[in-house]
Amino acid sequence: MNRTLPPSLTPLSRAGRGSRLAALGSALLLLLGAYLAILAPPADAADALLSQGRPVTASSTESVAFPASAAVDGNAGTRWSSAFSDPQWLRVDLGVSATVSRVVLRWEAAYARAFTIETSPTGTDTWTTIHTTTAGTGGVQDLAVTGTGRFVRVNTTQRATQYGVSLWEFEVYGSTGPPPTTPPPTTPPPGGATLLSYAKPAVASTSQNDGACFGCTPDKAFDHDPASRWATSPTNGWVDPGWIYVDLGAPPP
Ligand SMILES: [Ca+2]
Repeated sequence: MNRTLPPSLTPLSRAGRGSRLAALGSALLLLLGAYLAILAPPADAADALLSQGRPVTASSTESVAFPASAAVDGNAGTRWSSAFSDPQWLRVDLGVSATVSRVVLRWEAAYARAFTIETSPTGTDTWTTIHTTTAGTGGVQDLAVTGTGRFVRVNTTQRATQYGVSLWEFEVYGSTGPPPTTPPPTTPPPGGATLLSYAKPAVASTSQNDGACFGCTPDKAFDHDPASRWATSPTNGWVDPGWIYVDLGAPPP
């Protein structure tokens, strides 16, 4: 920050004092912006695993040794296996409507060559296809998807082997909405010093608003609430430079 402050002047007229304070404020804001840009924590872009341990059903099972629940138990040594026919499906209930961003299929050797991933609000009516393939690879298939629903299923239409289809794990990742937020304090903190930036209007280069950091707008850096924060946007803000400023001259909130 190579900003030169105006030379020191004494004594100050009322007008001169005001302009000098404004200049000093500008310099401090630039420094503050740089400081906050450095301090702003990287937002956690990883979505949560929503399917583990959730209620799950399947079109069939090969035997009681391979139940549907084994596909969402988080155990890499247990698996669901279907009857030896097409088609088959396995459906997990996430409990609440979720934004689904990723599905991971951990196939046993008996995988599906053709399948779709689908979502539904109720699990019984219309299903929306969010991924489809007729060239499934087996192994671990890590799929980026975009969908919304409480129920997510894999619907297989063509087996790759003479056996059924079998999954060590079926993992659905996403977010279920904004986390609970604490209401901001309505009064400035007590004490001898005055927090000049409290609740003053703030502007930033970008801000984040998604499941990893909901409503992380610039005002969150000035609300005197350690539980809230500003973050730059993962879409177009994780680049240099990033900035934030606050207007100390605005009237009190
Ligand atoms: Ca398992």
